[in-house]
Amino acid sequence: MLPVAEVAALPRAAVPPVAVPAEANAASAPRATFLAAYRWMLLARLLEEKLASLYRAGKIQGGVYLGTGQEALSAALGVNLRRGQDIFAPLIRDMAGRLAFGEPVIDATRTYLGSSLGPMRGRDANIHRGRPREGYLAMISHLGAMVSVVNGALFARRLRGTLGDSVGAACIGDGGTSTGAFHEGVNQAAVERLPLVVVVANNQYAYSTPTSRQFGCADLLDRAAGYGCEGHGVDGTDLLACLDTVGRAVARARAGHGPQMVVATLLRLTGHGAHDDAAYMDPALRAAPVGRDCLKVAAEQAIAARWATPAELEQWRAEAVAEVERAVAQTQREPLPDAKQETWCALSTRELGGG
Ligand SMILES: Cc1ncc(C[n+]2csc(CCOP(=O)(O)OP(=O)(O)O)c2C)c(N)n1
Ligand SMILES: [Mg+2]
Repeated sequence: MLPVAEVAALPRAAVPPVAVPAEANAASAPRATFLAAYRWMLLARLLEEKLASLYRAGKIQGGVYLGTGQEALSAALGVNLRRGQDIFAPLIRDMAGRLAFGEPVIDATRTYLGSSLGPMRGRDANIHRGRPREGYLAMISHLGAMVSVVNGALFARRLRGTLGDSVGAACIGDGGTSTGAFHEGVNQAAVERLPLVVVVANNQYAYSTPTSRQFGCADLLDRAAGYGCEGHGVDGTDLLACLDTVGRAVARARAGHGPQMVVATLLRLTGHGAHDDAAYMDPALRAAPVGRDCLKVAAEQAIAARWATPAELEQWRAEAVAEVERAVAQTQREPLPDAKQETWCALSTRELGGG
């Protein structure tokens, strides 16, 4: 087993060189923020393609879950949060948001490949990873459980007098919004006026269940008023729009306007996980505007605004591929966990000096 100090000092992978100031948002720095978000999206897409390929080669135990088509929304949230101050509860399609929030690539490869040097030390797989002491929560479930965890973290800070202008963000899917956990969590946030930002990715399916079989309201955004939240709808295939809308929602929560609900409309451009070929998906959705690939749309937006050249986009792709390959190669040389050497105490509490 690694000594505590060594676990805390595990090497972080390099992050793309576009620096995003902590306070950056679409209004204050549109070009820098847009390009940073684009590069996190690209890195997330390439990292997940690599993970899916390792899964098909039988190198990964458990599932691989992909955020293909959801990177714009996820990255827009990540760049609008402040690492070290805010609380972030990403879900299974939030690789881009995780990276933008500051998760090193190697945290993902170590968790997926079961390295004992990863943040979960090989105990928890795939998307069940985080660094709770840094406000980056390890997900319990995709189906609403994290909303009340974020509420609890915010409420604890309020009671301690350390809340300041921090916010907490919880991601959720369309299907997850129909669970009791989601209802209880958002209702509580509204009653307590917590600075919670709930980001709903309406990707048209909950596993194989289409939205027509999930809820009876015309638009999930209609629910915001029922809870007493401010609601913000956005085209989730459009990075510019996501940066603007998510940035506004985060700023409103930060400024004390209570919980905010963002509902993004997009399409899951993949199966539920790498094991699922999504044969049940309506092909008409893929051909419709909702089926646009946000990464391609963002590349076109960058070129149209003259914020980047095609050569720069190509260079960033090559750099991202190299970073992913480096992380995978390093992880594959690392030891798997040894059950007999484990202390089995909670990773986020005693051993790392927390709680
Ligand atoms: C209590 C429970 N039931 C079922 C599952 C399996 N499950 C995980 S995600 C998911 C669908 C979630 O759909 P949605 O909220 O729309 O999110 P998406 O997968 O589309 O991102 C299901 C059924 C689970 N994790 N927990
Ligand atoms: Mg869904």
